[in-house]
Amino acid sequence: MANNPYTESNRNAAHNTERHSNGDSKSERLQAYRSDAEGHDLRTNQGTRIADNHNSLKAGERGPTLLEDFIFREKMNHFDHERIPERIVHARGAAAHGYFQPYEAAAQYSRAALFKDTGQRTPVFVRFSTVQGGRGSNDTVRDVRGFAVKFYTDEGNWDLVGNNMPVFFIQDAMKFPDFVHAVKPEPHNEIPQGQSAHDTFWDFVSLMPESAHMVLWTMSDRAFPRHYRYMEGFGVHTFRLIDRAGKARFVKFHWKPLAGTHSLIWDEAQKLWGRDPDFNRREMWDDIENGDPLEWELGIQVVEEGDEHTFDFDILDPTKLIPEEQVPVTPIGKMVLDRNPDNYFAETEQVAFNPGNVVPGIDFSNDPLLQGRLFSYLDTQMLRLGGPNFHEIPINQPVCPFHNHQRDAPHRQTINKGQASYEPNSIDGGWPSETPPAPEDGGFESYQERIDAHKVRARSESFGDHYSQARLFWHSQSDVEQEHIIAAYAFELSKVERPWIRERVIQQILPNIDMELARRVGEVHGIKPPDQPPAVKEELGKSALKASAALSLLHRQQPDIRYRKVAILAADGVDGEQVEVLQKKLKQDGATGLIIAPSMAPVKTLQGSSLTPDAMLNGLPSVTLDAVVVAGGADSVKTLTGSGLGLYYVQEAYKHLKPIAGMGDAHNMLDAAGISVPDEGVVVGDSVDGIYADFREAVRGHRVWSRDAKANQMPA
Ligand code: HDD
Repeated sequence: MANNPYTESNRNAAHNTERHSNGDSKSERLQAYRSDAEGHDLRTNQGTRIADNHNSLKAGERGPTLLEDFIFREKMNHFDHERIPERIVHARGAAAHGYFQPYEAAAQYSRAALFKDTGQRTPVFVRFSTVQGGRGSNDTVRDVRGFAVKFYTDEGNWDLVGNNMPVFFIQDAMKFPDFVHAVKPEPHNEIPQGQSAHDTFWDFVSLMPESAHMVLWTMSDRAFPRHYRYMEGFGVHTFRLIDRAGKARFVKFHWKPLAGTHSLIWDEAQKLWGRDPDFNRREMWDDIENGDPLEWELGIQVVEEGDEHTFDFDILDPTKLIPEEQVPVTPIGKMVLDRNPDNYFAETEQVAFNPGNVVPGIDFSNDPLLQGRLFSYLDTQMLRLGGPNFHEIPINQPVCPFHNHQRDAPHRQTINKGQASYEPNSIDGGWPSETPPAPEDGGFESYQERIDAHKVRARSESFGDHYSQARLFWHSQSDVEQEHIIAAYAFELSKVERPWIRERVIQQILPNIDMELARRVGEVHGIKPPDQPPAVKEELGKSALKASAALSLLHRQQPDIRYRKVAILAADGVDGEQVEVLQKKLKQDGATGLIIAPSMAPVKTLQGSSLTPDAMLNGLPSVTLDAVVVAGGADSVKTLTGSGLGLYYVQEAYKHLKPIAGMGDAHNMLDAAGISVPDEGVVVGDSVDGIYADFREAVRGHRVWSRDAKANQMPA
C-alpha cells in the first residue's frame, strides 16, 4: 500500500515520541498515516488556509449565516458524520499494540511463518472488550471480556478472536442473534446497560440448558477482571494447526497471563461503575505509558486427529473445554503489549477482527459456532465500516503486499494501475498470480478433510451433555469462589421480575449442576429446588474428572508484587521519611506507592518538608488500588481519623479483602474504623521495616480470602 499523500507533508514532522518509534513492520506502515499538526497552518480539507475559526460568514454582524460559507459547511458536515455504528456486541473496548514472539515448540505444530523463528517478532494489535454494554458503558460490569488479537504476520493477518472464558453460551451460530437479543438491554426501554441481570437474559438461558456451563463462568469473579493483565484468554473453539508435512492436529488456544489471574470483587466492581467507569482501560493505558507492559504466554492443547473421539464430550462443542489435566497446555510463544494507540477512533474503533482471517498452517474445525462466525464478522464490518474497502484502513492492512482483482466500492484508496482486473489475463502479464500451496511461502490451502454426510439441519447427539462440565467448574472452585457464585445467582435473579423465570433457574437448571448451589440460591429467593436433578441422564452427562485446579482463579498466583498499586494515606504531620522509605521499597519490588491525602495541597511532614499528593481520598478511592497503608505521624492519623472519607477508605479496603498496614499511631484509625488489630491481612508496626515483609506477602496474595465471611459485616 502506498503512503497516504494527504499526510505526506507531515511525515517528517518532528513528532517521533516513543509511542511511535517501535520500528516494527506495522508501526512503520502506520507512520505514513500519522498526522501531527505541530507547526502547521489551520486549513480546510481542500487545503485552503483559514483566517477565522470562530465566526461564521454572516450578512452583517447580527445577521443570518450565508450558505456561501464553505468553511463553516465543511466543518459542520464533517462533524455531523463523525459517528459510525457501534459494534453490535463488544461495543466497548480498549486496545494496545505489541508483539508476539514464538518459542521453539511452536514450529513443529504449524507451518505458519510467525511460528518459525524464535528471534522474529510479529506485530500485534489487541482489543479487549465487554460484550453487552454500549460504547459508553462501564468497564467493570459482570460480563464476558473479549480478547481479540490481530497478528500482522509476513503471510497476512491472522485474527485470534477469543474471550476471557473458554466456552460459550450456545452451540450453534443459528442461536447467536437470539442470544444477543436476550442479553442486550431490553427492547422496550433499553434497560439495563452492561448487565445480564434482567428478565430476557434469564428467560433465554433458563430455556437453553446448553448455556448452563458458560452462565456459571459469568457468575464467577472472572466476569470482572482486576486488570486486563490478570485475565486469561481463550480461542474457545477447537482449531487446526497444519505442520510442514501437511499433518493436521486439533488445538485449543490459551493466553496465560504472566502476572497471574486476579479479579475484582462484585461490590468493588459495582462501586467502580461510578468511581471510575474507565477503570480497566485507564489502568492498561497508564501502565503502558509508565513502561509496565502486559504479558501473556500463548499455549496450545494439542489433540491428534486420531484422538478426536476419545473424550467424554465432543471437541467440536463450544460449550466444552478440554481439562488441562487431560491435555496439558504447551506454551508456544509470548505476547507483550507495550504501546498505546495514537488515536482511539482510527485504531481501536476501526480495527476489524474476523476469525476467518487465517494464514497457511492455521485452519478451522467444524465447530458449528465457529462456522457461523466465519460469515458474520466480514458481514458486520461492511455495515460498521461503510463497505468492502475497510481492509484499506491503516490499522486493518496486512504488513505484506496484497494485490488482487477486487476493485472500486466506496472510499477506494488504492490506485490500481493496469487494464486487467481479471484473471487469467495476458494484458498485464498475468499478474497478480496464484501461489501453489507449499510447506513454506505457499498459498493457502484448506485442510482436505474428508466429509461423507447427509445434508441435515440437526444437532449431533454428542452435543447432548449440558451439565457435566458446569459441575466440573463448580467443584473446581475454592470455597470463597463458590460463595461468590451463589451470591451472583442470588443477585442476578433478584433483578428478574417474572417469578416463573426465577423458579425455572432454581428448580430446573441449578439442581442439574449441584443441589447445594440450587438450595443456597433458592434459599435467598424462598424457592425450594426439587429433591433430584430434573434433567434427563444424557443432559446431566458424566465427566471422568471431578475437579480441575486450572479452573480456579486462585490457581495462578503471581510470585511477586509487580504492578500493584498501594495507597499511602497521609495528612499534615505525616512521618515523611517513613513515606519515602516505603515508596522506595515498593518501587524496588516493582509496585507503586501513591500518596493519598485529604486535599491536593502539599502535605507538610513531621520533618518540615512537604509531599505532593498523587490524589485526594475521593479521587483515587480504595476500590481503584490494591492495598492501603496508613502512614505514621500523630497529627496525620488524627486528621484522617476525623474524616469520614478517611475512615471509609480503610473500611472499604477491609471489606474488599485488601491488605492493610498501619505505622505508628495508625492503629487508632483502624480501631475507629472498626478494624480490630491484629487481624488477618492487617499489619501494624512502628516502622516500614516492622511491617514490610508481612505486608508484602499479603499484597502478593492480592486479597485476604480468609477474611471473606467477616468482611461482609463491614458496613462500607
Ligand atoms: Fe463474536 C465481535 C468473540 C461468537 C459475531 N466477537 C466479537 C469480538 C470478540 C468476539 C472478542 C470483538 C472484536 C473486536 O474487538 O472488535 N464471538 C467471540 C467469541 C465467540 C463469539 C469468543 C464464541 C466463541 N460472535 C460469535 C458468534 C457470532 C459472532 C457465534 C455470530 C455468528 N462477534 C460477532 C460480530 C462482531 C463480534 C457481530 C460484532 C462486531 C464485530 O464482530 O466486529 O460479528
